[in-house]
Amino acid sequence: MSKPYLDIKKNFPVLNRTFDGKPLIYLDTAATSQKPAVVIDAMDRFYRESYGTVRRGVYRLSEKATQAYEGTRHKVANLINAASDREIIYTRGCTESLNLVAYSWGRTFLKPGDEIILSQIEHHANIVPWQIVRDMSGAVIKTIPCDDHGQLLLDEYRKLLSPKTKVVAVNHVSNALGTINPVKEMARLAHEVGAVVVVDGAQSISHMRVDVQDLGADFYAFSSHKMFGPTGAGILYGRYDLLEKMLPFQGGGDMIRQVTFERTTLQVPPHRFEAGTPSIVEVLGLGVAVDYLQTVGLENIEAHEHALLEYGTKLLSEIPGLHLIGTAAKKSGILGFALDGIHPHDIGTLLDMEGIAIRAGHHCAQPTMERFGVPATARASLGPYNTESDLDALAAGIRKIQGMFHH
Ligand code: C6P
Repeated sequence: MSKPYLDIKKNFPVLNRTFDGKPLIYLDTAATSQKPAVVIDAMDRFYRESYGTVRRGVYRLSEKATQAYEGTRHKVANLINAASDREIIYTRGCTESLNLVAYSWGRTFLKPGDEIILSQIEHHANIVPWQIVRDMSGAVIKTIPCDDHGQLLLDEYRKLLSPKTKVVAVNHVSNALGTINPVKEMARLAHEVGAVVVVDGAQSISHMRVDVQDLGADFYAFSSHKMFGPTGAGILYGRYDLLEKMLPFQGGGDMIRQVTFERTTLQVPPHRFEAGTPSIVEVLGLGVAVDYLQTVGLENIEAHEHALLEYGTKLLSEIPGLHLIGTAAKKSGILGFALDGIHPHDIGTLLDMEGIAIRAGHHCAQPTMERFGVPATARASLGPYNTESDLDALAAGIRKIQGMFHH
């Protein structure tokens, strides 16, 4: 295996702290990534030196803030190869981005009997908004099943597609299983029947190079906080010709051209979908995070995490009584597992005593848990700052817990 890949732990202040004298071993990047000092410092500096409202003020402070704010839009468009900055909508996070598509696109286009196709391994954020618009519109939801490795069954998907299919909404990477879904092929098939493709990119955006045009994604949603940026900001990419036809999501300041009590005329996208004072400093921080990602390099991150995934998969597979949940051939750095006779929450709590942070629970993917016949799993998830020794510590911690239970 190629070594030593990336050496960037030092860029992340919190990763240098300890708990009870033990170094923090952070294996919960799928929940939220840690922040590099460049992002923290830029936000701090901005508050101290340059903070002001955006797109409203005529004074210099506001003009500078507006430039930085719009600068992030350009950086994000570049990151995902959007055709134009106007296709980048700021939201408060991936969940809001998915709600925006479901409400705005769904309310504009869905009719009774139309079909919405989701996969069986979606996060709740890409299920519940569709159920809400289904109930508003009289549309129907169908789901693509997966095999025992957590891979979507493409033959079943093909059978579901028909001229009734209006939207296919699928994650690029499953947060519970790590499966990388064949989004490009799925989008091609969806477009053949005239459906729109919504991709939940929460778990892919900071782990691989994403090109929305090459993928054929009509919409692509993600959160800043999972890509080294702050919480409170997110992105919805949308094809401009679709955005132009869509009803607004929320009403308020900035999304209008003119308001009277009789009638309101709307702004063009992306502003039509950005009501109210936005997360100014968070968007600025996201821009710095995008710069950081580009500097480290998505290709390097992908290679680093892939090598770690292989290393970790081998280590965990060697532990008797441990069952990996999510064993797709194409996987991102997510290691979901169960241990015989030990509840995932106990695993999480006991690993914490070793300074190891993992997530235990249903990961907001209850239908996925149901598919695998478990109420919850333990999940270690990787970031580019993780190292082989983090995984050695995880494996040692798991063996120690087993010793406590099976003594
Ligand atoms: N997954 C996890 O621990 P928000 O919460 O809006 O930033 O992202 C929602 C979301 C949407 N889709 C996928 C595939 C996700 O993984 C998430 C967030 C976290 O797995 C919290 S449940």
